[in-house]
Amino acid sequence: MTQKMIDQAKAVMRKNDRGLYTVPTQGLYPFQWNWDSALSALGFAHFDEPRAWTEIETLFAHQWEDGMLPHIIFHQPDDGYFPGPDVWATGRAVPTTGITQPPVAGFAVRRIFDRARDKALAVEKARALLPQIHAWHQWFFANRDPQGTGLVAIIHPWESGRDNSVDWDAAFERVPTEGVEPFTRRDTSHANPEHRPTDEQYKRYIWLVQKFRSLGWDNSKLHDASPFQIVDPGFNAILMRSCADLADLAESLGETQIADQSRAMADKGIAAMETLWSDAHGQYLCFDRSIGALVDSPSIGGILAAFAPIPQARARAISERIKVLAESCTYLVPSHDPTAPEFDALRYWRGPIWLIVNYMISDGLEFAGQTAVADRINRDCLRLIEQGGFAEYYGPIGAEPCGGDTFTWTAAMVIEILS
Ligand code: 9WN
Repeated sequence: MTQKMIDQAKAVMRKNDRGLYTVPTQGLYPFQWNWDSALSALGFAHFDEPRAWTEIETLFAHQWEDGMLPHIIFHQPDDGYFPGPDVWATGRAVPTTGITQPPVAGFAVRRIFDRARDKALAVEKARALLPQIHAWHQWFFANRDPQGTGLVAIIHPWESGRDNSVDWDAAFERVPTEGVEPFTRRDTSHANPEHRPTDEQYKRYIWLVQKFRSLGWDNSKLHDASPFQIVDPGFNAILMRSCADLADLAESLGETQIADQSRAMADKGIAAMETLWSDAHGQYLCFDRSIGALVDSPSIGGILAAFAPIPQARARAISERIKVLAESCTYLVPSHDPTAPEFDALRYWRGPIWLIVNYMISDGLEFAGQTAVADRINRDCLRLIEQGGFAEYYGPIGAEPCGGDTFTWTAAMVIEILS
């Protein structure tokens, strides 16, 4: 059974392999996505190490001069996706979007390096990637934390990777829709519209893109100009984990300056994450920087925070919180609390389970010694695959496979769990 599932997962990854990068799935997402690639590289590393390194190298070949790593790289034209390069108009030779995504590459590179069978190759590749990843991390603090709080803001929901989370609902009320150029969505012809974001949300996504485009994609201006500035605990946890992992990696490669700077960013950020903790919810919450208030929304963002080296007591509390969530669903971990009124079992990031998020939560809890909950999460991932194949996401009550099928990072996570 195990070997069969691994073989099926490899076949999914090979199907979506475009040589130098992978697409998340054919049709729905025909380009290279940032955090998809970093997490998918973990899967490749188990059966083709050079290919794993290539995936991350290709990503960083398109890093902006200021350090930003874009969220999509449009390697080949494809009309099947909206918004395409003409809407973003970032003016790059190989077009990219002008926003970023969760910075999980630092973590992925360290893990691939630590497990590498070809050590010489790993040293060569990691040495080259180290300054690039570090520049991206520094870019975050320079451009997304202008007050030096230690935590960074996202300025578009697509940056979080949790596009239509309940977390953004209140802040989205402040994003207008006037002046949005007419457009035709493509996602709803590939996937069930009932399982995707709404048209209203799409208008606001596009309003923000037009706003940033009008500012010439100048990152020194975008944060302050954006009506949407959210400090997401999940996103920040990924950044802190990657900074901490990069510090360890840099140390082992003798790069002491990168090691010291990375450690300082991680330590400051983890201390600052305390400001996002909610005793009432038993988890972290988002902070809406535009209005200076925590967002009262019990989403998975505040649970994903367990991926960072947070204090033991917080990891324990998150573990307890997950046990409470387990009472209202069949599979862990739902992207929103099933007892909350906004919970929507099959609509994208408002309820469904995503294997990549499960993997990161489980990894953090394992490290914190919360092994029973970590194991339960991993078992649930495999049960979901058995029920629904390698889907984009799954219903937490009925295990319905949703979104795109034969999905690359879902397959990669299965290889990670089973290998
Ligand atoms: C927008 C590719 C991406 C993931 C995101 C997921 C979804 C895109 C979309 O697909 O977002 O970036 O068009 O819906 O929300 O996490 O990286 O798999």
